[in-house]
Parts: sequence; structure tokens; C-alpha cells
Amino acid sequence: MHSTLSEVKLKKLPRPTREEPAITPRILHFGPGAFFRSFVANLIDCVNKKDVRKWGIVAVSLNSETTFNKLAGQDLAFNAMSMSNTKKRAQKVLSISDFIIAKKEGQRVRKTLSDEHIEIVSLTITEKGYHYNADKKELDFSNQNIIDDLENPENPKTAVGFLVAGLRDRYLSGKAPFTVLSCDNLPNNGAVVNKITLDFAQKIDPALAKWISKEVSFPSSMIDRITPATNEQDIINFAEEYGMYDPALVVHEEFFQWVIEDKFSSRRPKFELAGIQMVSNVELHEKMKLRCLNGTHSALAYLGYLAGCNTIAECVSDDSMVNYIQYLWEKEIIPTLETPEGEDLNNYCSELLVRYQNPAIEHRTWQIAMDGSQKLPQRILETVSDLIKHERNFQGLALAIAAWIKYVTGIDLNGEVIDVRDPLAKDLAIIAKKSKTSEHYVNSILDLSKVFPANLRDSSTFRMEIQKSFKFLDQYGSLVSIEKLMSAAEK
Ligand code: CS2
Repeated sequence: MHSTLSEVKLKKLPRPTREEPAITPRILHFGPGAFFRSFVANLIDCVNKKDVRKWGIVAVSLNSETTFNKLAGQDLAFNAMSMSNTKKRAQKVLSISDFIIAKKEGQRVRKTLSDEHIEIVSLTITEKGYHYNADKKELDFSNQNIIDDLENPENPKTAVGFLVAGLRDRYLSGKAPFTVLSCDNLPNNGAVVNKITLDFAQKIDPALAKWISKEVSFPSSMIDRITPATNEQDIINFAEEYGMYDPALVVHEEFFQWVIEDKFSSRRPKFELAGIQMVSNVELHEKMKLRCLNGTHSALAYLGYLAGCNTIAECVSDDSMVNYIQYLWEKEIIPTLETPEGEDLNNYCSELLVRYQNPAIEHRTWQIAMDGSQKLPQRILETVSDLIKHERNFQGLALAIAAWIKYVTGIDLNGEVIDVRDPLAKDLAIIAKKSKTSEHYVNSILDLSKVFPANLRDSSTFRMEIQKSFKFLDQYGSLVSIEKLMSAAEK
């Protein structure tokens, strides 16, 4: 039952507070959204509780003031609510020591970055925040924000612009560099942020680029904790239970996995104290998580949305959807993976299903469907490339790709408008509008080099399978297409 504590009563309740002074900042973090709060800030808080050397975080938002406005009235303290199938637990998180909105106080961000107390700069800026052109494997020099930052590197707007400005200040004043730790769902995220930083630095000062490539570490990391956007009802439920109004509350599953490449050019927190895995190579872990979890998440997001499902839990309450993702894991995803040390791929996927079924986590299909053009390549398309290379079937994943192509038309299977959020949304809508036939539309989407790698764009096998799946989806809708696919697969 949903409760209805009035807004007036809610706002009269006490807010979270901090009794002790803020911790010395040693980390600067770009992207202070819900995932940062449920994961990075939360786990650093766990480390801090167990170690004398504490790591405070300066949270930096490039543009948005929303999170700051929530945290400002409560000493930058907030609660993280862990929800498993059977129990819930609130943790008060105190690791955020300072907060800066870069568009208002860019020079303060630079000053903080040049301060040697800051040993790590971490990022959760989502895939699009990197401005990485995966096709050319370099910084997207055609992006207007990158063009602006390269023209005016003293007053950056982008994360990469700030990274380079901060490293440049350190280089020019002979200070030690910070380590750059990417915590986004990108394969080889460390190598990606390394590459864009070098590309940017090379344009403004080749000697700086040389120094960066010699002195700065960019460890890769695999991050995992399902964290839906917090909604009003979560805040009300928390207030009723704990007698506190916390607009900065985050709700997340109990499970977490953080695997970090142990390669820091600076000191680092004793991550191990919080159960974080330090390894020499994270590549296999990243691939497993991106393909098994994020791949099926995106498949469920598009097919589920088109089937009228609001959340992932709702999707997996349907037997045919469950059969479908089990089929994807068993036949199309696991065969492309090497097992990372300490993992068992079949168990990993069985546990994923239990995580998806968690009724306490209302993870909207619409939320996961966002930014598909940035997510599909590493979540689904790389798997398909591997399958094609080994002449294996990829009809299950083809249906998910077709569902994305349908989704980005902006009109669902019942003719209702979809609120498509994607950096390419405008281009995608224009293609949909201009295409005379479905076949033409699908082909034009498959021509997009920002999404589809050359090997897939040039593959007639790939194009034919996607065309077939798209027709199927248009004709039968999402659930029947899945059922037909499953019964054909059983034969
Ligand atoms: C999700 C991820 O929103 C999405 O695209 O697939 O945020 C997912 O919940 C996390 O990667 C889980 O660790």
C-alpha cells in the first residue's frame, strides 16, 4: 500500500545532520547522481568507518544543481537504503565533504584539482559524458563542448577538460598527479578515459601529454549495484519509518561488486576493508557484467517497455521474458565469455535473475532504455560480433536490437508517444520521419557509425536478421515475438 504523508508534514520532519566535522577531502568525484551516492560514496564511507586514514569526497556536478540543493540543507549527509528480498537497512553516509557546481564555480574545481591532498579523481558521468568516439577510438573532436573546451582550456565545461586542466596545473607546478578512476559501464573504462585525456592534452600541449602518459594511472574498474532513480514514495516511506525527511535518499539493492585494477599513481583507500576486489586485470569481470547484466537489462528495457512493463521486476514476473533472458545467457552470451577468476558464469546469471526479481527495487524500463545509442555497443553489439565471427545464432539479441530500433522511432506498438532520451534522439527521430518504409528505416539506423561498428554495418547476415526481427516485432508485438522465438528455439 502506498502511503500519503502530506508534503507539509514531510517537510517539517528533521533532516539528516552531521555531528562530527567533515572529513579531509582526498577524492574529487565528477557526477554526484544516485549511483555515485549508492555506490562510490557509500562504499568509501564503509572504508572510512574501518580505517583511521579517512577519505573525504568533493562531489562535483558539471551543470545540474539538483543533488546539491538536496544535500545542502543536511550537512552533505544522506541515507542509503539497502533493500534485499527479505530485509532492509539504512546507512547514513558521511563521506561527502564538499560539493561544487562546476558551471558556477569552475575555478574552484580547478583549484581543488591542483591541490595535492586530492589523490584520486573518480567519475560516474555515464557513457555519454566521455565524448568518446568508439568507431574512431578517440575523443569526439566534433562534439561542440569538446570544441569549446579546446578553444578555452582554462575554463573547461566537460569532465575531460577539467581532468586535463587539473593535471596541467600539477605538471606546471611540479606536483604529483592524481589517479583517474572511471566508474562507468564502459569496457576498459580506464583505457577510454586515458585515451580521451591524452587526445585532449596532445592538442593543447604535447609535452603535457607525454608527462600524463608517463606519470598518471588510469585503473579500470567494474562497478555493479542496481540503483533505480529515487522517487517521492521512497522518500515518504523512509520518513514514515525513520521520522526523517531526506530528499537526497538513495535506494539500492543489497548486492554490490566493485572490482578495481590495482594500479594507482597515488595513495588509495584500503578498498579491501569494504569487500572491494583489487585485481591485476578487470577485463573479464567487465565483460561478464556488461554482457550478462547490462545486456539483458537493455533487452528487457526495450522489449519490456514495448510490452507495457514499467519495471524490470514486472518484466521477470512473466515466464516468457524469463525464458527469453535465460536463453540469451545460455545460448548467446555465456558462449562468448571467458570465466573471470573466482566466478561461475551460470551461477552469476542465476543470481542475476533473483536480483531482477527483487520486488523492493522499482527499476523502470524507461530509465534503463535511456541513452541506448551509447549503451548498445558494449552491452549487445560486441556480443553479436563475437557470435557472427563464430557463425553462431544471435536471433535472441537481434530481437533486442530490433526493439531498440522500434523504441527510438518515438512511437510504441500501440501508436503512443515514447519519451526517448538519448544524445542522438533528434537524429534518430529525423531518420524515422524521413524513411518511406520500415525496411528503409531499419537500414538507415544500421548505417549509423556512432552506434554500429563497421563489421556489423557491412554484414548482410546481421542486416537480414535485424530486418526479420523488426518485421516480427511490428507484426506480433513484443511478447508474442518472444514466445515465437522461444518455441522455434526449442525445436
Ligand atoms: C542499467 C544499469 O540503467 C541502466 O542502463 O543497466 O544502471 C545497471 O542497473 C547497473 O549497471 C547495475 O550495476
